[in-house]
Amino acid sequence: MIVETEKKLFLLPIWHPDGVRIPQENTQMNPIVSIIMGSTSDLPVLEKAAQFFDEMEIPFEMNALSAHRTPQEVEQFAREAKGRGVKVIIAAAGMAAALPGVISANTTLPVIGVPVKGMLDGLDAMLSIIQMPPGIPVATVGVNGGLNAAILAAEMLALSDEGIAKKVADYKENLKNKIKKANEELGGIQYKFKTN
Ligand code: RP5
Repeated sequence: MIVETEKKLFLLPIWHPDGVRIPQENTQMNPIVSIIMGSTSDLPVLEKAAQFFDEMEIPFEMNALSAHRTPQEVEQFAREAKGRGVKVIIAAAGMAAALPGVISANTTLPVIGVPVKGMLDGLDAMLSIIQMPPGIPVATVGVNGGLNAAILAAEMLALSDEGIAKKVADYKENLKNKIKKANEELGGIQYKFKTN
């Protein structure tokens, strides 16, 4: 459902995987990451990003805005984001995905673009987001790469926040452990000509 308030336009309700509804506005925290999606149909791609920020305890907001359907609101959002304390913007869109580029054109904050797979296996969105003209950069992750966008955002924030830097380092260390374990499991698989 789309809601309008004085403070925030187009605020989306967020549902945690365990079914608990997170309050729409948490007045205790100011978001330092803003996740914008072109449509609620993009939400599944951003869920991993939201879960990652929860895990890292990084305050974030999620809103739906569209470069084509609500162009004025996109411009207003991008112009005001820095003044509200937002440090990184993640913008996800599918098809002719103008959203990340239009946001980048209206802010000096770093913008991470997430191409969403819709038509043409997401190639349309990927090329729309990645092929920005000189001067208007968008750091583009892979198709449906919501999690990578969140990790990249956390790495940007970690440059000036030791607490986040420690959490991101721990997260990456755990990835190593996952592959070490996978390698041990592979060691247990036998083939006649397998030598290890
Ligand atoms: C894009 O068009 C959105 O980002 C979405 O990926 C796609 C389809 O939007 P809906 O028709 O599902 O609202 O602008």
